[in-house]
Amino acid sequence: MSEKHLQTGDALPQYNGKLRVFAMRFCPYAERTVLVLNAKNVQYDLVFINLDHKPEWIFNFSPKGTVPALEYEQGKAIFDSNIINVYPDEQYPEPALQAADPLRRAQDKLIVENFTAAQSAYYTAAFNAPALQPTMVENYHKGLEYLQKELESRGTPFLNGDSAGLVDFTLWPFLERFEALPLIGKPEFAIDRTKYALLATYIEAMKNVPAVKAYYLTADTHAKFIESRAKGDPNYNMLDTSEVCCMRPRKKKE
Ligand SMILES: N[C@@H](CCC(=O)N[C@@H](CS)C(=O)NCC(=O)O)C(=O)O
Repeated sequence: MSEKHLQTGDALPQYNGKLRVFAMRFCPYAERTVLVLNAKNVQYDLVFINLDHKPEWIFNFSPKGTVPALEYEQGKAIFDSNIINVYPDEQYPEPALQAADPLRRAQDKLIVENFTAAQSAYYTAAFNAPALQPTMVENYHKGLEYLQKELESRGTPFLNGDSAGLVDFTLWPFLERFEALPLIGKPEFAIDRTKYALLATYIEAMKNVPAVKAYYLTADTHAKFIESRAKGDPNYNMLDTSEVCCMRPRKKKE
């Protein structure tokens, strides 16, 4: 694992035969992939990238230079979290992170799709506050209300059921970051514990899922990173080594 974010001119670390994830420690999309691999209990390496001064070799793995990318064989990679994350779930059968029922899998994808407006509102509030419109705040709360209704109608602790699955790991990185918004002077984005009681219970349950716990960062930490990025100087390497990562996988890649 690269504890620091590698940048232009830095060498690509040696490949050691495991799956390898190219990530940025504060990227919600990369977090999705890390959570899925943690939940699948497969071994992987993490290479963190400075997205403002990208190492030249990232483009060999991800044509647009975005993270996450997953190197599944030396020099061969797939990219985009939604595409990447289905692969380990299908490659390593246990535990299954997607519903067996095709209709439920489609409904799970709809939840992710219907949540994107709330995610966009988060990005604007965090990184482009002058462009924030009241409709975005409305969309954010509509997204939260929608999630709460889904949890209510499903009647299970997680959207996936009794344990967290792909749908939960896809949404979670944003919920984790939403809690930072009131800390950076955006009280209108607070998740009111009375109005969103069921959602708040879900959020606490997610924080205790081992795959999440191993990579979780507090709202305070996210707020510090957001503030540094919003000022135009993202502090990629702000974490202590002990906080950087990660779940130690318990079994070898088959
Ligand atoms: N749709 C992509 C989005 C990935 C993405 O936007 N990642 C950001 C970091 S959070 C990135 O790599 N930005 C660098 C850039 O766009 O050059 C996914 O789901 O993986």
